[in-house]
Amino acid sequence: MPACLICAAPVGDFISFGRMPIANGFLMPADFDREFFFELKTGYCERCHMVQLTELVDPSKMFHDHYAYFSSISVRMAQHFASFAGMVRERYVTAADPFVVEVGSNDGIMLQHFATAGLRHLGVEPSANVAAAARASGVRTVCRFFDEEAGHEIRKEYGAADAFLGANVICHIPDMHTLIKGVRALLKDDGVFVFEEPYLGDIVSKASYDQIYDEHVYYFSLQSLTPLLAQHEMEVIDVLPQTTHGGSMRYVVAKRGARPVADGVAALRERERAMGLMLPATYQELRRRIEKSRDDLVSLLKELRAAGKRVTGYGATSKSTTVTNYCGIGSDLVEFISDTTPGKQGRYSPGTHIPVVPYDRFVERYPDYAVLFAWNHGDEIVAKEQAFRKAGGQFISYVPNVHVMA
Ligand code: DWN
Ligand code: SAH
Repeated sequence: MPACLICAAPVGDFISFGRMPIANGFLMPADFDREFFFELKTGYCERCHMVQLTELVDPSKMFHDHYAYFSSISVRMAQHFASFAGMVRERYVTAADPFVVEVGSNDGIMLQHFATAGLRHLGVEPSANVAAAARASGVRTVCRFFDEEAGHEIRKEYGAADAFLGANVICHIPDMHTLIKGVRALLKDDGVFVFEEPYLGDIVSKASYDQIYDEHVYYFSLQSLTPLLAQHEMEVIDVLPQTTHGGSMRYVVAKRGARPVADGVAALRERERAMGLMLPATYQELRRRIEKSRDDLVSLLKELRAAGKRVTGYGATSKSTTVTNYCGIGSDLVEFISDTTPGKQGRYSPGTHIPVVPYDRFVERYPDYAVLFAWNHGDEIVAKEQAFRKAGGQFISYVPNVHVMA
């Protein structure tokens, strides 16, 4: 059995999704026969409660100079990060001449708000193409992976940080111990580490298994983060649930004893206990719900196909790579996936090789059904696709179960 990445106890898998390609590895036909695959499988550590991948992909295969995901592609996410930055400035960045660091800063979607306010800031972003986009919009960015060494080096060059931020990135970093050591080394004594990630409680309650893919090494809960942070003399001082990415949790962390702990922390601990997040049986049940979701989706798509309906995909998300490969959905069931990201268009989906086409193709000739692979942006998408619905088109979602959206 593989060893837990956090506490080294043996961890068994509760599910395997089988052979899986790189989630964001949209590719050209010339590369089909040298596509990389690994086994996507997930385990729950009964000792430290961390849900995690039990086979890892080398980060350099995922984060490089042609990373496919540009954060600013969603208008709602841009608004969300404006508000995240505002909250950090208001509550935690109150000292004179503050310094803010963000890891996984991508195209600068959040840090630009610190940059335009004239505050000292630094993005740490290993994917060179998105880092270049951030620099082009005035966000100071270094192109590297953050680790312990980076924490020491940044402190030496820029001084200690008031706030260390991350969104949808901390769960991407396999060595959490060196990460936290780096954060500790870089933060002022009363500095804060604020990060938000897809929340395990939402994944379990919605059976949103598509959050599981190579980049997401961990599926955090308060219960699993608490002992990990304690080993490094840090603690969670506040928890703020978010609706983004299908349900996320924002954790505010400080050095132990440096700041008061909000009441919400104990309340969330209780809720997690009540939800059974610390019970192995919860994950066995989750596996059964995931298998049912797969079977229901495949049956529905086959039925529609047999009835002569046209079905396309909406949003070539990383998450869709797990769904299409696990369910065995190819272009026989989903004609194409439309996406607004220029770098994904004209390529093919990882593993199942469904054509990824510009958004215009969807509008030119509406399908009968569109599988909402970007279900986490459902509000934004449904609001702007009134014409599709008026033309008789319907969205299919598989969260929290497979259904045609009303
Ligand atoms: O954690 C991660 C999150 C933040 O972003 C990364 N590991 C990778 C990535 O995950 P994802 O690809 O599942 O993220 P999204 O935000 O669900 O991707 C949405 C996709 O849908 C993008 O390719 C853009 C596209 N899209 C579209 O075509 N029309 C999105 C919207 C809102 C639209 O209206
Ligand atoms: N924060 C953005 C981007 C999330 S995608 C948002 O929420 O939209 C994850 C990002 O983390 C990618 O841009 C990737 O290049 C970056 N990343 C991955 N490993 C990292 C590491 N060790 N240090 C810093 N950034 C990392």
